[in-house]
Amino acid sequence: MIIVVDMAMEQRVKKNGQINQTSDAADASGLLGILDRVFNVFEKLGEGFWGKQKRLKELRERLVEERFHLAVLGQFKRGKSTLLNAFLGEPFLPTSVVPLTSIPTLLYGGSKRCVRISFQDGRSSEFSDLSSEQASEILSNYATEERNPANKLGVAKVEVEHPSSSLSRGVVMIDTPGIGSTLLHNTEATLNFLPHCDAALFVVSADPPITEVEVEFLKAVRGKVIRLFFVMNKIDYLTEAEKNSAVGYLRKVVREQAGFNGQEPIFCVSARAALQAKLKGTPALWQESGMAQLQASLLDFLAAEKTRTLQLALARKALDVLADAVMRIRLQCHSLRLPLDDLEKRIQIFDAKVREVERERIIVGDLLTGDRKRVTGFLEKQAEELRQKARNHLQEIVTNALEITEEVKAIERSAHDRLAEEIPVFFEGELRSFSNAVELRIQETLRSYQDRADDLIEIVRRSAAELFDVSYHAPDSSGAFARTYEPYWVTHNWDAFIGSIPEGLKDRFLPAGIRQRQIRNRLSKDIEALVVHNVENIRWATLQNLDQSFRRFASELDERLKDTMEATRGAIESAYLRRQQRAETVEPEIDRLKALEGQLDGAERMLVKFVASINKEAISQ
Ligand SMILES: Nc1nc2c(ncn2[C@@H]2O[C@H](COP(=O)(O)OP(=O)(O)OP(=O)(O)O)[C@@H](O)[C@H]2O)c(=O)[nH]1
Ligand SMILES: [Mg+2]
Repeated sequence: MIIVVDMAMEQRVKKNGQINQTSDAADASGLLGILDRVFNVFEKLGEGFWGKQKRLKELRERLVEERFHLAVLGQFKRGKSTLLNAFLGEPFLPTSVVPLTSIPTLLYGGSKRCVRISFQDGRSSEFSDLSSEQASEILSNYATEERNPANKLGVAKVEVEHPSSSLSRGVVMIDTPGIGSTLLHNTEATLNFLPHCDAALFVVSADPPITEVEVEFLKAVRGKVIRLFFVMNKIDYLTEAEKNSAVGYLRKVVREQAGFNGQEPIFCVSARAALQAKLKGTPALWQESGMAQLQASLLDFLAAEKTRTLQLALARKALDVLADAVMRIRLQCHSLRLPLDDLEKRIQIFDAKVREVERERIIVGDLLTGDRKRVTGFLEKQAEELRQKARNHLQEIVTNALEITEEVKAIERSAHDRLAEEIPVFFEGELRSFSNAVELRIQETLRSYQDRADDLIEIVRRSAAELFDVSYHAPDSSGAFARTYEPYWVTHNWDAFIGSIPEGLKDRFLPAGIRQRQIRNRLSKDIEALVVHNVENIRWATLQNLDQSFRRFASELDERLKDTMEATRGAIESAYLRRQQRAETVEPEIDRLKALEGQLDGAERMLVKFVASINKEAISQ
């Protein structure tokens, strides 16, 4: 089953409306301040700048929305939930001596304690303004193995808002179910979640030493999470000497068996002591628990790396919006000064150019539709190849399983078991290469359109600049259409259900050859159904991505063209109308526009400085 769980996040952003308080990392570096300043100038400029204001608002929202996912991963019972509770400062997430957390739980910063449960069938329940105990109780009911065994309630995701300052840097901390217990669905839930993690704390415990299961898990995590922090928990069990040898052993294993370079810092903590420190308000104990050091490293990391790339991209986009706005003001001022008949003539020439661009836009739209069909065809071909690959692979598994034992019921059962084990592993691996291949094709296709789209916008701007003697300022940033492909946030419960094994009484009296054939036939039918169903899951999600990418591209192109028209044709038109209808207001209007242009110039200088400082910071690191 595939569930799109990103909606809840979108709603959160919408619900919060403007920038909320959790964005202080971005705030500190000043970008939000500059955007605010520009936003206010646009407000004063009035109706003609509403489009710009909207674009700026989107940039601001993205700055906040692009939250950083920091997951806590590890084998069951290593103390992941306890560690998060230490950060939160209260026993908020349920913990236990038996495998417990069963649903990934996302912790956001907020002013109150709220819990939102999203179900696999699309329903959701929200509980707001809770006490710590009430929130804990709700989490126990929905996100633990004890009260929601094998996720009988069909929970897809749990989101929590908490007022802890640890969550105040736009960071979303995530408690994940422990891997490697006998509860396979918990391992699967966490593996499904890995693609959504930006960085992770990998929690092992001092005792027992790192296990084979953890090493295998580490290998899986390595390729998916850009930054890993190793945390050795429960050091309260150890003496200093034991701790040192445990760290040495862990370092050796992660280097020799999991492919790390062995230089990664390992943070030794006692989550239990840290939680006590927070509850009692004893900073010395917090320091002693090792958490102070871990927290400081996390903060450094978040401050340095998290927002930098995003801020750079957004600052560049904001510079484009500014350049457009300044151009609009200049066009408007110039049009206000031109003799009327001259202005009318120039408007006619410009309109002819605009019509040409509009015709071209329609052609680009048609070509895009054609290419979208071609990429869809590629996707279908990939899906057919995957079906074939899956059939062959699963048939091979069955053949091998049938060779192991001769006993009629046992062989069929063991083949079923092998299939059930193999299906999540196989499809999880294939999902990535399938979706990467399609993503690559989409990107290649859209890249050529990006240039055409830039050209169209450039034609309109340049014509306006030339016709109305305004200095032309080409946009600084390329890639205005970047970020067209945003993979669906999907969780997969791979279908590994196989029809029940027939009683076998009849089979027992059949000759061995026929008996084998019958078993094979039954298994082949099962395999076909499983292949069709699971490939369909992948195909459907990828098709949604594809459709969305093309749709987003087309609508961004329209939007950018509309913006450009507004900045050019709109500016000239509004000047023309004023000249005709309110000639006496022309001079004061020019003064007003010039003053606001000066403010935008100031903001532009700040943005350029901001971009330079980020670039410098990146080079010096
Ligand atoms: N001694 C000691 N015990 C700890 C520490 N941290 C956690 N524990 C205990 O370890 C047990 C498991 O803790 P949890 O936080 O539930 O572990 P988990 O990794 O979230 O477990 P799952 O959700 O099942 O994966 C609990 O009994 C905790 O009290 C620690 O630093 N020291
Ligand atoms: Mg837990």
